[in-house]
Amino acid sequence: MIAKHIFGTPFDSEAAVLNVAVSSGTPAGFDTECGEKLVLSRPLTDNTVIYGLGENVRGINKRGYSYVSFCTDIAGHTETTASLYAAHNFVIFSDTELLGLFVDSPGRVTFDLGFTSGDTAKITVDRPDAVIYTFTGDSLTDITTQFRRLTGKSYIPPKWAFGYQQSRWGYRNADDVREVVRRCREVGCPLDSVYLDIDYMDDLKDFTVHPEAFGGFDGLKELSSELKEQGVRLVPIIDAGVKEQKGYDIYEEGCEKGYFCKDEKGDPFVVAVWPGRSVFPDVLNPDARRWFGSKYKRLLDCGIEGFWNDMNEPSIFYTPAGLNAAMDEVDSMRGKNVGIYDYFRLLGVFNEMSRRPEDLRSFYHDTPQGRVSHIDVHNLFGYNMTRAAQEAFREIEPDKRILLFSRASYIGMHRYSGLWTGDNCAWWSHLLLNIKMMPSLNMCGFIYSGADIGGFGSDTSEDLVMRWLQFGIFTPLMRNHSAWDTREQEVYRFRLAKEMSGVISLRYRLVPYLYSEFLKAVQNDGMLFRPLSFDYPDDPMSAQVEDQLMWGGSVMLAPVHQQNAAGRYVYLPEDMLCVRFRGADIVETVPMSSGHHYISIPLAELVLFVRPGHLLPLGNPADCVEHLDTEQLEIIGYGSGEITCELLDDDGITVSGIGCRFRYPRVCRENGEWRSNDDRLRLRITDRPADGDK
Ligand code: MIG
Repeated sequence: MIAKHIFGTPFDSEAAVLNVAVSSGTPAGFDTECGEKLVLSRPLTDNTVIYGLGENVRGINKRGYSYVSFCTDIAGHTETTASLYAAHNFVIFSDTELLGLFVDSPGRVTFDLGFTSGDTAKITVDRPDAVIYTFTGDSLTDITTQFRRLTGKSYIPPKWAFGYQQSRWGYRNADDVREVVRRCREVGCPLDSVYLDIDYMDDLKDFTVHPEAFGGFDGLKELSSELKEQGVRLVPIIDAGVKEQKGYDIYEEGCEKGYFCKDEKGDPFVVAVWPGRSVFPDVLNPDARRWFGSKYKRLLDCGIEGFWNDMNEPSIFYTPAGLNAAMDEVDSMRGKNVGIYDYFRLLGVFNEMSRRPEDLRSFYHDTPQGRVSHIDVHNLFGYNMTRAAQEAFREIEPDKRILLFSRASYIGMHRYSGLWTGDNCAWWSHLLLNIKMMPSLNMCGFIYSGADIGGFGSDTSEDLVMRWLQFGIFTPLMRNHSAWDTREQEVYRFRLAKEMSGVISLRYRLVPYLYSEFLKAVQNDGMLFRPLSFDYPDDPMSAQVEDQLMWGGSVMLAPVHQQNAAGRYVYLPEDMLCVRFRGADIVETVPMSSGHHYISIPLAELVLFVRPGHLLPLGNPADCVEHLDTEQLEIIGYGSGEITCELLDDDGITVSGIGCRFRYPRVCRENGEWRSNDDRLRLRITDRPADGDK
């Protein structure tokens, strides 16, 4: 059951797609105070577990910290970081009863989940304007499914986007890109795309191509078709900030039409980001949105089929006003004896220049709901920049799927694109964070998602890349990405290049299953990654497990996320089949009984677990998704009698064809032998004693 309550006069975020009748009174399950702010509070018992909040730090159980939904450019975040790049205001309180909550309000919202006081959850909306949805139901899955029905079907990328993707802020010209492809192929590393970071642009201007480094649009077109013959696509970045420069057509057109965010006087609001002095397209204005989106066509026309939208929190390095204020502060101290407190103040002056609320308050959007100050709709910027692109794609090439994902997001954006989780670091704790974040993102509808594998900031290590790949093969977006000033981390940089390529080859073997389970998660408003407690609600131990995940219908994952660990403890909520891989090859399948186990997992190996009565189909390795043979499958299974599964597939590229191909592999034990309904299947089924025989 969904209940909807409206407070004040909220800005319509267009997060919800279902019409829910508005209830009177206040939301059941919360004490409500509505003054200058809207505050919802709720007692927590010792047993309350809190799920949700999508992209945030800390655990799957979000209890015990205070999270602030306010999209922030925050490289190198740690467990004290309250706001990451996204605002995903959905939580579930799980106790003897279940209660879901979606706070639809595009400004700042604080979720104090037993932080200030251990027995109270207190949710504060900065302005007293919000639509509050509450959900009741009889299982965690039931609640998330209702929430997802409310907010609409998730985005589905082209199938090639399930291949391995290589990126680095540092490929400076066409030859750098060619070298990535050549060296990957040399070491046997499958590859589906190479990313273009800001250096492909001319002078960091959106929708331009550097004339020398990439030979302008013509050069890009040639490079793109040359690489496509090798099964590799180019994915360029688009930044939120548009360079302020006379003669730059995008800037001039946007000024003329009034399509940039405006300051108090109605002039384009100027900020400093990568291109220098820049302005923001007013993506909350539908005309401006259409206009900005239409510019992607310049790159589509070069054969580009995928994009990533960056800096769209929107990130601001500084504004002229902020810089002046900082300079004045410095001047006021010049020549004086700078005491210790002044010294710290001086440090802060520059550090805080990029996060001045005054800046966010001083620019405006012209929306169909009137002129609004940015700070009140801050969390909608990335969402609508990305929507601009996808709406344009749907107009320009209605039946073609284009890869698109964004850094900043709000609930609702999941209908238009995926996301990546921003600037993490080459830290083991960030591998663990990646693991914990996936199910929370899935709850919020972001199924096509992933983190920068190997870590974006700081120097990575060989074992971290290896272990991160071993988890990354399960995330729909599987991209290795790093910053310009860090150790290079393409697999061919390492002594273990062959072994890493083997892990990536296993990813390709998993694509038939991954793609199918991904499509099902989207179609059923379900989750590809689930906490164990979603599948084993009656098992209290499952709710304690934070570093194992259910993956699709058949598999449980238990990734290694500690340096120098040659194995790990694994909890099995039921009997399962442990499948051990070295590279793309299965080295053993061992049935294991439910309970706690220590499992040895050397660096070059990985394990996953198949649930009883389920099948895991594996394809053959390929160098890119297009070359995958999805006909001949090896079928891993664990059970007795008969086991079947449903496999969805399609042409991988059209919208109308999504999920059109069905297959139903079935295995059956007859006269002491496993047989299948299809002779293209190679069987590797392990007997499970029927319950009575144990
Ligand atoms: O301030 O374009 O998160 O992936 O490589 C850095 C350069 C801007 C941030 C993105 C990162 C990208 C980088 N960008």
